[in-house]
Amino acid sequence: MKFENKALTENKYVLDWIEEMASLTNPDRIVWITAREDQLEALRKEACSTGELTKLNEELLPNCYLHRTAVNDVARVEARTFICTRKKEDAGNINNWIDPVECYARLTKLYKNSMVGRTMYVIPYAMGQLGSQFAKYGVELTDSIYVVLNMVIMTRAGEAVGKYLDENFIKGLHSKATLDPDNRYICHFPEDNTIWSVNSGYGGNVLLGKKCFALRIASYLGKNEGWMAEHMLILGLQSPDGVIKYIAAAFPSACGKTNLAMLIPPEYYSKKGYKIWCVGDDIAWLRVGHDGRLWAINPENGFFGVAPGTNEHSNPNALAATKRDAIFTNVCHDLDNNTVWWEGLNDDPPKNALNWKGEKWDYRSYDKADKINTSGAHPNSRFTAVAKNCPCVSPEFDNPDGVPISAIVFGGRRAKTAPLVYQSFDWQHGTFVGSIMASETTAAAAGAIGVVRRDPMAMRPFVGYDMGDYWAHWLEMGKKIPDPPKIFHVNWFRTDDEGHFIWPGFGENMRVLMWILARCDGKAEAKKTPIGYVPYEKDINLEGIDVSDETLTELLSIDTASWKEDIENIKEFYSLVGDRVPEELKEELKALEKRLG
Ligand code: GTP
Ligand code: SPV
Ligand code: MN
Repeated sequence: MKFENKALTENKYVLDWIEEMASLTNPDRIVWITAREDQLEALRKEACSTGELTKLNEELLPNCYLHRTAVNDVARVEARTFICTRKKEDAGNINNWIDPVECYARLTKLYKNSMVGRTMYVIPYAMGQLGSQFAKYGVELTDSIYVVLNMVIMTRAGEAVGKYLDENFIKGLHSKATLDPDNRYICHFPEDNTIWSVNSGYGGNVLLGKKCFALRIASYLGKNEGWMAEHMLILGLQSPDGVIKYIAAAFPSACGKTNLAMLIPPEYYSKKGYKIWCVGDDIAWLRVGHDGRLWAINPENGFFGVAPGTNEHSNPNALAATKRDAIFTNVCHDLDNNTVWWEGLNDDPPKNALNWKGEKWDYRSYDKADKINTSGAHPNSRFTAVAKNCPCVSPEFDNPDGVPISAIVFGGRRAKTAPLVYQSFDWQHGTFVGSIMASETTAAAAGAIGVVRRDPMAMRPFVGYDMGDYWAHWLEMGKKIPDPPKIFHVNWFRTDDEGHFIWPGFGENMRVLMWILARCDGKAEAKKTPIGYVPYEKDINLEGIDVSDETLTELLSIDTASWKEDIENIKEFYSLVGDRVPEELKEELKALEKRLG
C-alpha cells in the first residue's frame, strides 16, 4: 500500500482493512495522522487554501478557524442513521435498520471511487485515556481535513495510539462523497465493530468517535461486556471543605449538558468556597469499581458545543475555552474583525458580516420565527474546543480510573408536567424514570423543533441495539452495583402561560444540585409523592435570586391531570418499543398509574 508517511501500526488486520477501504474509495494519496503540530499546521494551511477553513484573527482568536457545512447538512439526520444488525429485532423498533449485507452493498456503490483526486487520512484514535481499562481504540478513514482537525481535538488521536490497535479496533469509514442528502447514510454494524458514514460533513454524522462509536457502538459493547455508555455530562461539585462529589446527567441534545457541566456557582455559594469542575459535557462511560461504586470517564478530549446562547453570563467557561485552538462551524463571520458571532453572544451583532451560509447578512432582518433563514449563526452552530482550554476542567480529567458517581440526573425540556426536581425511589424506579423521559425537540437533529417526544435516558438516537434490551441492561447493572448512585430527574424549562421560563436556570441550577447531593448524603428531607421524592420548599435555597415562594411552589408542584395524560403516551411508547420492555418497568408504570389515582 502506498502510504505517504510511515504507517503507525504493523498490525496486519488493521492494515488489510485500510487496504480494502482504499481500493474501494481509490484516493490519490493516503496519509497517516500523527497529529504532530507540523502536520496539523500543514493541513490547516491546505484547508484555508481551498476555502474549507477560514483562519480567524490571530490576535483575538489564536489558532482558531471557521468552517461552513453545506446548507442542507447542519445537524444529525436521525432518519438516515441505521443500526445494521443481522437480525432486525436486535436493532429494535426505535432504530432504523437495514440488513447488513444489503447495506454494505448499497454503500459500496456510494464509496466506489469517491476519493479519486482526494487524500485519504488515516486517523488512529482512542476514546478514553490511552492504556486505561476504560479505553477503546478506533481508526477513522476520511477524505475531510475538517474531520481530521476536529477528531484531533475531540479524541486522543495520533501516533501514540498506534501500538494499541489490534483486532478489536473500531473500523470507521467516512467519505464526503458528493454530499448528496438523498444518499446520506450514517450506518453502524455493531456485530462487525464497523461504522460507515457517507455524503455528510456535519459533526455528529462524521466525527465517528463521538455519537457513532462512543454511544451507538459502545452501548452495544457495554451491554455485552457489563458496562454502560451514556449521553451524560460529568461534573464534580467541590464543597468548602475540599470534598468533591460527582454527578452524571443525561439531557437530550441541546438541553443544557454543556451549560450544567461548566456551571459557575452563584455568589451565595462561590463566596463560601463552592466550585464546579467539568469532567465531561456529552458522553460518559461507566463501570462498577472495586469499591462497589459506579465510576465514570469522559471518553472524549474536547467539546463540540452549541454556540448560540453561549455568553459571558450563561457559560463563561465554555466561552473561554473557545478563545484559542477552536474550530467554529456555521457561526456568523464578523468581517470587520475577522472574528465570530452568534445569537445570544451579546447585544451587538456585527454590522459587516456573513451569515452561516456565507451570505452577506443584515442583523436587522433577524426574525425569531424564522431563525434558519434570518439568523447570523445557525441554531445548531457549534464550537469545537480543547477540553484542557476550559478554565474549570477537572484535575481528574485524565484520570484513567475516572471518578465515582454519587448521583445520576435525568432531565428534559418540558414546559409543563415535570417538576424542577424529584428523586426516584430506588434504582429500578430510577430506570423507569429514565425510560419515560420526554423532551421538546431541538435544532441538534434535522426535523421539527419544539415537539415533545419520548427520549429515554436522552439516548433515543444513540442506543446501538433494542431499546427494551437497553432498559434491561440498566436493570441488570443496578444489581451489579453494591453502592449505586441515587437517581433524580430535573427540568429547568417550566414555563408560565406566556411561555417564559419560570426558573432562572444556568448557574442557579447549583441550588438544585445542592439538594440532590444533600439527599445523597441523607441530609435533606423530602415529600413522598406519586412520582417520587420532591423537595420541601424550604430546602431549595432562593437567597439572592428573584424567584417568589409561589413560583417555587409552582415549580415543585405535580399536576396530576397532565401526568395522567402522560401515562397514555408512555403506554403507547412502551408498545412502540415492543415486546422486550422489561416486566419490571411495566410494573413500575402500573404502580405509577395507581399512585396517581
Ligand atoms: P448537545 O451538545 O447537543 O448534546 O447539547 P447539550 O445538552 O450540551 O446542550 P447545551 O448545554 O449546549 O444547551 C443548549 C441550549 O440549552 C441553549 O439554548 C441554552 O441556552 C439552553 N440552556 C442550557 N441551560 C439552560 C437553563 O438552565 N435554562 C434555560 N432556560 N436554558 C438553558
Ligand atoms: C448532539 O446532537 O447530541 C451533540 C452534537 O452532542 S453531535 O455531535 O452533532 O451529535
Ligand atoms: Mn450530545
